Amino acid sequence: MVFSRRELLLGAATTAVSGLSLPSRLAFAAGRFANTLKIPTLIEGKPGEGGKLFELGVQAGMSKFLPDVSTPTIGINGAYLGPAIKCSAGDRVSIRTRNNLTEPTTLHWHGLHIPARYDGGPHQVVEPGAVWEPSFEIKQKASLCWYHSHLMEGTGEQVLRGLAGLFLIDDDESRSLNLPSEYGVDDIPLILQDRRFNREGSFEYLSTMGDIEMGYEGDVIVVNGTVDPHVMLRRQRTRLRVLNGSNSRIYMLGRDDGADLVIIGSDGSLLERPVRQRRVRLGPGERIELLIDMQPDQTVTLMSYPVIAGAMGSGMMMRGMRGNSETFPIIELRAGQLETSDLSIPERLIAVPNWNPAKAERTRIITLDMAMMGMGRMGGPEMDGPMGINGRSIDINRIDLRIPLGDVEIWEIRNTTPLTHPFHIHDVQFRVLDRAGALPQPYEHGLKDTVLVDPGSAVRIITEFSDFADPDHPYMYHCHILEHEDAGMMGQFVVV
Ligand SMILES: [Cu+2]
Repeated sequence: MVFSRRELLLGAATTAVSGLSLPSRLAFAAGRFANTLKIPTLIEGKPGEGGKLFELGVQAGMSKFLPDVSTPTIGINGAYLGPAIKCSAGDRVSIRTRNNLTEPTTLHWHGLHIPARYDGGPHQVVEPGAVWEPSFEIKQKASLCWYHSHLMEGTGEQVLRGLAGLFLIDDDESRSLNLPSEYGVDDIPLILQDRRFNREGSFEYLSTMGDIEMGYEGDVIVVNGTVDPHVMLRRQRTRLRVLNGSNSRIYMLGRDDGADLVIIGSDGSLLERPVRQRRVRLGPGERIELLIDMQPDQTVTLMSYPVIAGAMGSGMMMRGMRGNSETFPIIELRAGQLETSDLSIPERLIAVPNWNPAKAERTRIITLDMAMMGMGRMGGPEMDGPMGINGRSIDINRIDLRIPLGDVEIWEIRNTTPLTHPFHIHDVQFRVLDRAGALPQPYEHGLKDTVLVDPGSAVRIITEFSDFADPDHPYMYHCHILEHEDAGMMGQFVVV
């Protein structure tokens, strides 16, 4: 049985909790790790008139995930996902983006601090056959950012089919640290995704009532487009740059041997100092950078573990509460003979920009709302759609916030729903001040653009809206569960 998005949205408002789909069972977590991890092609641009020119073509294709069947997909310069764009702070870049699909699309540069008219959100639609060429300077810290479709009401489906890629930013500060940085050798990206498949091989999407309410979760884990992957590590030390590129799944990463993860980076920067922790929670849109040291012939499996839920209820609610309740392997890291690496870790990595809360111009209250699960919106007026922010679903013709250029602001993001939401703000990188009044996790102390907000809880972030004022072109802020974003949990701001 397949529901249309409209049927799902209509049904959603009246569906009781008991009608939701059960947590997905991971059908293909086979754990044999039979396939070699694919590494996205790295592109560094060609010298052009005003800087580096990158050429991207969005195209349709067929991909092989499962034995015996093929899957219709879309990608950038390939059938599924896109190349990793590499540049340095201070670079001027132009990205010539041609849409070779028969449907409109957009490419949003997630995490980039650039003018709103080049942001690639729902206002920068690239029609079939058209070319869009945003051009901007890289004005931010070394980090793993990414790009993906941001089509109005079509983001979830286009990202699911493959419209996403990595955007790697380097700077002098990060280069001076001697971190592993040979792409594909000791600096390896991992794009974590999950998918469900129909029998004939196509992706299954929006086929249960829960797909929109809870967010879409697949039963097959796919890393860089590879099912059941392993990667051969060649050096003693490897840097893993992990993007949660899933539509809605929250991972709780850990090593199967119980050793600590060494975390050196968050969404928009390296951390001030390395953090050692057994588990790291990573929501959709979030990134972390890890260091993994291996012994010759060692094997380590990067796993996802159950997210420990709060006091509330059943296993089904646990998935909704704070992430999934499953244990499953993501990728096997294999070592043979190993070349030597510099195994020291600087105690101090970088200085992370920060803002003084006492100097903030204002605190804005941002409330995430769902009028569903038979509960209605809690503690507020009736909403104009199934999901929204501050009681309103996205209206592409309405500006929700006008922010003075140069404002330092605190945003208090409140979650009145029974689910955890990853909240993302375009244009800026922020610091997380606190979560439910307590300090955020140590690995959240870098710059971030996406943060998990738990049910019945609030997260406060602080940031500065600098450099780019434009009253006519808005930036978006939204839940990065793509089904929630498509269902209206999104707003727009202009910097003036
Ligand atoms: Cu959400």
